[in-house]
Amino acid sequence: MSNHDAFPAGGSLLIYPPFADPTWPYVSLPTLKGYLRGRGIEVTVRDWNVEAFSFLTAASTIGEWRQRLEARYAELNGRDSLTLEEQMEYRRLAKALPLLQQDFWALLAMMREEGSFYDRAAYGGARDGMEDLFRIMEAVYFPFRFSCNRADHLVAPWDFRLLDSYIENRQSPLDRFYRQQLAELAAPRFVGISLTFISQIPEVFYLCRLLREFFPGCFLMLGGPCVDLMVRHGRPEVVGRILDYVDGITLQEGEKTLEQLLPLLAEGIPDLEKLLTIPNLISRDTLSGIIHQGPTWVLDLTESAAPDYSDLDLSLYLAPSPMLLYSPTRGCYWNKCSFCGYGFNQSGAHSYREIPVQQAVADLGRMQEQFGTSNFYLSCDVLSPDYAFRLAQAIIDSGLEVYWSTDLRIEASYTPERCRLLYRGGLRAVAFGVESCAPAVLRLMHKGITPERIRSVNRHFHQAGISTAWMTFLGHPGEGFVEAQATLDMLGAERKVVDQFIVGTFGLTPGSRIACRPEEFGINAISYTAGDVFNLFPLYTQRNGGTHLNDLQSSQLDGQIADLSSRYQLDHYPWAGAISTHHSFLYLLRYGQRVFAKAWPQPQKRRQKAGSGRKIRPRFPLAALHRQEERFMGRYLEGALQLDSETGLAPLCFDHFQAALTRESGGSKR
Ligand code: B12
Ligand code: SF4
Repeated sequence: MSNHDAFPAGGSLLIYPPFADPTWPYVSLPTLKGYLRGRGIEVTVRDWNVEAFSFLTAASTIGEWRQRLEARYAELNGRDSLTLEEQMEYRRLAKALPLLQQDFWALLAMMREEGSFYDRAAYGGARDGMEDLFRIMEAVYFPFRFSCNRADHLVAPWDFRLLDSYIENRQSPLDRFYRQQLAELAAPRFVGISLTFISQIPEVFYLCRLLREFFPGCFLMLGGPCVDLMVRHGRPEVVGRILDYVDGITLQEGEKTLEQLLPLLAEGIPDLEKLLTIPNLISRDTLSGIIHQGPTWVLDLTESAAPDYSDLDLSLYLAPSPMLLYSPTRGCYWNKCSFCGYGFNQSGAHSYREIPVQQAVADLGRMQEQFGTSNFYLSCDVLSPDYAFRLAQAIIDSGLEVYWSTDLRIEASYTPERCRLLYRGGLRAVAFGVESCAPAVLRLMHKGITPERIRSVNRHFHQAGISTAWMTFLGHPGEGFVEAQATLDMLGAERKVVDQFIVGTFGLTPGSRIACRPEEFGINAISYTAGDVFNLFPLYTQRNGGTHLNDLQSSQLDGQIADLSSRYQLDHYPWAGAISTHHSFLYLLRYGQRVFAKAWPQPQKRRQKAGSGRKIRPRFPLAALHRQEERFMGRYLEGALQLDSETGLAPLCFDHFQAALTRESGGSKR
């Protein structure tokens, strides 16, 4: 279905941009639409993330890529020698060419069709095919990489220099898609884009530039958790640079911002006086260049409305049936964990709030009726146990038949009996932020839980028939080998009652307690790379080198993780086997809570030979090129991540990397 016709000239458009999970619609824009519609303000929501997948898998796109890949491969293959950068590209081209033989459109259809989706071998094949599509894109758009939650440069973080180069050289794989969409669009008065994940950064700025070109008079605005992080934690110049692309940025929640801004825009571009009064809005005075921020505002959830997904074609998502996100709470009632920078918690203004249970049940009922789905993901930081119990009871009392999944904090109140109540109220899968199973590390993290509590609460859920997932990670500052091993040992010991797990690696999150008070955690200094203007990837050093693991210890932990993993079917977002994904939920409902607790058979290989029958033998040895690239990257990163005492930054950025490539090739850049 196309909604082009439905969009009126002078209307307000909200866009969810690529690259993000295409298996279900994200909740932010439907939430805003539901709220605004309740106040008589019409906006149109478009999910260009999911629509982009149809474009990327279309025969015409693949055909165009095939031509480009073959031509470039033949060109490089005809050379006597290649620069390092060309070698890197060449290797990716050679790897991508054989992958082009697949019918990617058919793979999308397999994800949407019930028979093939629930057939593990067929599903695995379709999932691998989608990953192959990303490998092809990495060759066509070298040096950029893409997936359902990635859109980045080989090594450099996004800064404005890299963004400019990406935009000016028209390197987005979606350039043609955007231009088609914009050419068909009646001129909007307002376009708001949701920048939720880091993986959406390049396409957001790309789109903003195009929107400016197509609709110069339109008011452009960004909102969402990721842009909030960029503004709050980025370098001082960041806000001004973002405002070179857009007219406004919404920090935190956007309901009131749009409720007040959109009627003003209908009367023409509002003057500064008026803009200044709009809550959560950052804008710049066109005359003085001064940047202003409106008053802070937090939504009272009793005033919220059910998300309105009606603009979206739910059959486009890569799943055989729809599953919708709903956010019954905002904020976290605990809000103490050392590593957590979730959402807007650290701003202090974003306290824990709940939609009244009766209202939430009515919202779920309305969505079930309107969109024909019984599956929901309760998309929020956390639900309080009391809320979860009342919600489950109210669902039972209302006779609603819905199934849901969510994240819960481990709490003593989750007794066997109450877990059975949650099951009867439709809860089928839960993810716990277990993080560590070492008492000392849990204390350091301010988790407020013990290994014994984790063990018993998990069992209560599992025994009630609810699938349980443990989210753990290693490497929290202060954690040593023994503590890391305690986490893996407990995962191993509880294996029969843990249905999914992940062992991640600690990453310092901007806005977290550790980032704000590093000295409490034995951290000496936090720094950034020169290219990380948004300060999204903090680097840190620990006092006395921290608790460094030796090679033997590291390989012992790796071995333990590999052994545990081999007993499960694990995968990354957004596929079946990852925690809290739509696909995993459908498999859990269909095959039961242990479906991922054993490895699945490998999908059949469907690969064919290179090219469209016209195979050119690689002139350059691919394995040797790979080793050379790895050696270069290792050496490069070692230096590029070292702090430069003069600048206070590690030198890694796009220009620095390009210069290193040129030096490595003896100064020659073709
Ligand atoms: C639930 C959740 C998930 C769920 C569901 C996500 C999904 N379906 O895509 C699961 C568990 C699957 C998940 C996964 C991941 N998540 Co997550 N997740 C969240 C969480 C806890 C809540 C999101 C939510 O539902 N909020 C409720 C809605 C209503 O609020 P909202 O989206 O913020 O929208 C409001 C405002 O932002 C604003 N707004 C939003 N857009 C716009 C646009 C305009 C124009 C305006 C005016 C306003 C506006 O108004 C809205 C209404 O008030 C947030 C933390 C948080 N509290 O934000 C992290 C968060 C969004 N996730 C994050 C991350 C990193 C991930 C992962 C990449 C983790 C990983 N390493 O794999 C994956 C990737 C998923 C993917 N899509 O590719 C980051 C994103 C930032 C970043 N660093 O990229 C967050 C912010 C947490 C954090 N601080 O680290 N996640
Ligand atoms: S990790 Fe979870 S429980 Fe801890 S503060 Fe963050 S959202 Fe709250």
